[in-house]
Amino acid sequence: MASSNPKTYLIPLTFFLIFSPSLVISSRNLNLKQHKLNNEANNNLTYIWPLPSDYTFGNQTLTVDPNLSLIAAGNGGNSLIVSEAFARYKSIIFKHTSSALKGVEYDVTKLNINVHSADEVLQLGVDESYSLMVAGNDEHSIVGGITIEANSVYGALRGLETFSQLCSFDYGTKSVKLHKAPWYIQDKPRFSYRGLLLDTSRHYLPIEIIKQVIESMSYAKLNVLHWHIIDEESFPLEVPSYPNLWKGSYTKWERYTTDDAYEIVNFAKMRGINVMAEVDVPGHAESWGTGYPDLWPSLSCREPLDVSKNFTFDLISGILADMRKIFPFELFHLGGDEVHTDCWNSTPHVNQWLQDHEMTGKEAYQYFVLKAQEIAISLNWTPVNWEETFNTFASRLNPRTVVHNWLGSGVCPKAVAQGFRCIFSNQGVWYLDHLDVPWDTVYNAEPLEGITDASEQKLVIGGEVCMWGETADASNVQQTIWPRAAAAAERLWSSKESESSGNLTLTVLPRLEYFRCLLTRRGVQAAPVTNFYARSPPT
Ligand code: CP6
Repeated sequence: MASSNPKTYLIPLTFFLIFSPSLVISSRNLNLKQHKLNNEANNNLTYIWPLPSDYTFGNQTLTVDPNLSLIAAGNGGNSLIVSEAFARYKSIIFKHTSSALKGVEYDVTKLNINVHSADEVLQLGVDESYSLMVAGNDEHSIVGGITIEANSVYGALRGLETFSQLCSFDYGTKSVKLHKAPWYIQDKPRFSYRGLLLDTSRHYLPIEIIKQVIESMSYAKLNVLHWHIIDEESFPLEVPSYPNLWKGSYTKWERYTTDDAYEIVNFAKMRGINVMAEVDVPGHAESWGTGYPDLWPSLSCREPLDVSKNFTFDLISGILADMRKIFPFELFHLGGDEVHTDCWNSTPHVNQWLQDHEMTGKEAYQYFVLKAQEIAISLNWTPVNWEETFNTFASRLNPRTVVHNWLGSGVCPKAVAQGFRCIFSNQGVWYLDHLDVPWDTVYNAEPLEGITDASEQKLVIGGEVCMWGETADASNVQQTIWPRAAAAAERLWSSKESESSGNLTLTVLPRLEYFRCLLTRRGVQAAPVTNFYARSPPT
């Protein structure tokens, strides 16, 4: 253990005082290696999820003051994003200890947060790195308290989450302890896109539930909410320029006003989470016609949307222009999956249009997707499309398109070989509505599978777990998402090497069990990690 060697404290602390990575990095890495060996030998697990890229720890226990104060510094130090997050985490950490105990001397009374940049723009690739240093309380430790250092406010949020995971309530002394100090953590995400899809068309999800999902995503350091707002079953979103569209909602209570949507985007931003909205065209769009029946080719052919009418594209332009004001994220999802063009051919006026334009159904599908892409691009969005678009007409897709995998695992290697960016969501492993997929299958999924070239690997921007709504509503959505989404979250945040070798039951399962307990303590209805009846434990 670190405590047997006083030098192990001094190296991270030197770093902490000098802040010069190049000066000390090599000795620190040697030190880290020794620590890891020691930790393994002692089977001394670190209960942080997802696992940070680099960390060392000792064996001291500190007591944390419930009146912990924030000492913010740097250009971004006085950001509301940081101070509000600090307040949130304080209420999580000190849930059971709201006031100071008499006669207790606290080791930790201050949390220093140093944010270098005041830039609060939240986009793909925003700097989420941070370092977190917790000084020890013995004679070898220079009084340093706890410091989170980050380039951006979003890195500071990730650091706060990790800090909160180091703290635990001790029922014996009724105080909050921080074990295994001193800590030195340096952390950054492996992928910039770490998503979760929520589907509010198959079942309406109240705003409060969406906020709870967003809040819980921040605990696992997920950073994109893919909001599959609309589908064939219902159209719950208000679109000011086409006010009949949300007549396609289930009831007038199961709707999102534009203010609701703003509120969700802002709530997510305060937690470092982008919202990527989806308007899935031309399939999966039957509900649009409730308000505007002209969008249906005919009463017996209600999707795909009528490709032959200008009105269809005027309406898409209107929806996207209205949504552009709400969704600042540079990515916008245009769907394009599961388009069955047969009924275009069997609807007389659409069939006539196809003949006049010398198009097959497949060509009209391409025409539709590309027109939708042009509208999104003209609004300064980068289009994301489900993989069928790439599989059907890759060479015609706008080269900026991000290809979203779901059918098996084969498309990302092909897409990146052609220079497209890709998001991994293989339905066999990352579709959460597949209840029979166990946590370790989710964990072992690899977004870079089949891609060896480093420049091609960089084009995989990340991955996303999908919570399709056919089987989930407010009553069970959180326990369907968690804990398995956390397994994907660690795959997307932590380096592939960190835990992939060895026995998952020994190295990963206890940490995931701990994270699941953390979720339940924080009020998230996460399901148990393992189902002992269904199968034998993983090896
Ligand atoms: N809805 C939309 C869905 C699915 C897709 N798109 C889906 C397909 C197969 C499974 C689960 C979900 N429900 N719009 C596919 C991207 Cl198994």
